[in-house]
Amino acid sequence: MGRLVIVSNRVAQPRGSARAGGLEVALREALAERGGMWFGWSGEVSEEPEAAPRLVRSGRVQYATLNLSTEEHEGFYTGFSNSTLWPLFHYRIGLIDFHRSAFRAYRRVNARFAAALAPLLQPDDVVWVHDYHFIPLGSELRALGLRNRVGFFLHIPFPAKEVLAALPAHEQLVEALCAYDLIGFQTAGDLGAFTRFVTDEGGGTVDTASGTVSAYGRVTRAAAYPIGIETEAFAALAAGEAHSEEAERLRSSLAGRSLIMGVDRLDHSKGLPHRFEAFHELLGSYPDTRGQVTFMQVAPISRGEVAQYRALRRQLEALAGRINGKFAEFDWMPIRYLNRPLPRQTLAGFYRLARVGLVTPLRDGMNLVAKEFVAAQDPADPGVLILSRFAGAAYELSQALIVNPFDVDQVAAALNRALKMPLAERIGRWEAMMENLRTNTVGVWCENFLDDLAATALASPEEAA
Ligand code: ADQ
Repeated sequence: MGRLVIVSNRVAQPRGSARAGGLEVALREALAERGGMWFGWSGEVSEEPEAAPRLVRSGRVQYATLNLSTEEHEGFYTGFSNSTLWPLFHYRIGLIDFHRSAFRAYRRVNARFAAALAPLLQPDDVVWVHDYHFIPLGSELRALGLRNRVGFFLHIPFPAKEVLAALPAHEQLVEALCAYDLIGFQTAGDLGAFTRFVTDEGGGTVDTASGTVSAYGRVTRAAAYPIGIETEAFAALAAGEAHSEEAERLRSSLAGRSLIMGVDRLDHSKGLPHRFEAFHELLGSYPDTRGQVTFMQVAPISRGEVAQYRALRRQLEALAGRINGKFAEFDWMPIRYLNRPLPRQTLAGFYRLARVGLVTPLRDGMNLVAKEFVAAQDPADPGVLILSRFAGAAYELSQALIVNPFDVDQVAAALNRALKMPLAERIGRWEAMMENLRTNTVGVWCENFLDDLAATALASPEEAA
């Protein structure tokens, strides 16, 4: 078996960090097992682009990182990746900002990263590229004559063809995807959107049973690999944190009130304004909940350099202020809104304490917070998950209270129901979800993808050329 080479925008720290999530841990384990390399952006910006990657070795794993130049950071990262692809793939056509110059920067960075990676590869290395920043990287590697197995996993949704078509460069992206040997999506819905594009717009053919896709002069495979979490480890973490100093402080501050918890990056895909409105509606339409519940939303600022994110932040500050101003009592504040990140283990303890996990993105590839919330619950007294039908996680966690996040009244009714749900029903729903999470862990996800990638045929020399 050859080495594993992971390519992702951000590269994990060689020694890991206390904040490392399940995905990072799983990929690091896969790398440690087979030996290999993690390649990507260093997270740093320098005046000039660097020619060769910085190499750091730790055990059997090499970390190879490149800086972005100021211009690349603006065009590739802030521009095309986060201001065009991210909103578009999350069905927010009204938020996209498309500039040909940013698309050119995106392609240039992908070509430069491929050129820097190619000399580091051995012939039997298996390359696994992650996410929307690097869609064209595989085709750039092929253009350099590389014949290695190269797979791609998209962590965010793949949009319906009518939405994707709004992007001037959309066909180039789909064609670039077809250069991979295996294309992985989060859900059957994303896979279906991709194959429909290929057949209806790209003139290709798809064999649904085997996942074989023939298009743009290449034969490839596409399938759904729903990502999981380290279920048992997270459950143990939450159980251990249930009486931590922070959890006790939170418990005593609640003074017997039920806790509703939301945890997200501050992002317009997460449906935060609608969520605040739904909580407002709960207090307005179900007066017996007033004074009895506290809604805590943790939303650390992300991508502060993008204008749309700054506007969202102002909107949420105004909403939280308005709702608190309207309903607060001298001894009760309805919303606690935190823009600071909290350590993973603190969150785990808080999830266990919460009566309701409120996960209502307008679109989400998967949403691991939903899975972590379920894993963190006390089996004898579990909380209730309210989950958007537009999160990939809804495909598996059908025993959550599934809601349409745009329907504020429906979410308020679900909140009211969750707060009053009898113990037996809570246990029944939780056990069904937990069974799924125990089976489909992040380790299983990683193995399934890599096994399928290993089973694909190697590119022939003609194809590679
Ligand atoms: P994200 O959009 O970043 O990820 P998500 O899946 O919810 O979102 O979270 C990823 C990790 O970040 C989780 O382990 C979670 O605990 C942590 N996290 C999220 N918000 C946090 C907060 N406020 N404080 C601390 N930690 C927080 C992208 C896609 C998702 C997909 C993942 C994995 O957008 O749809 O589930 O990749 O494929």
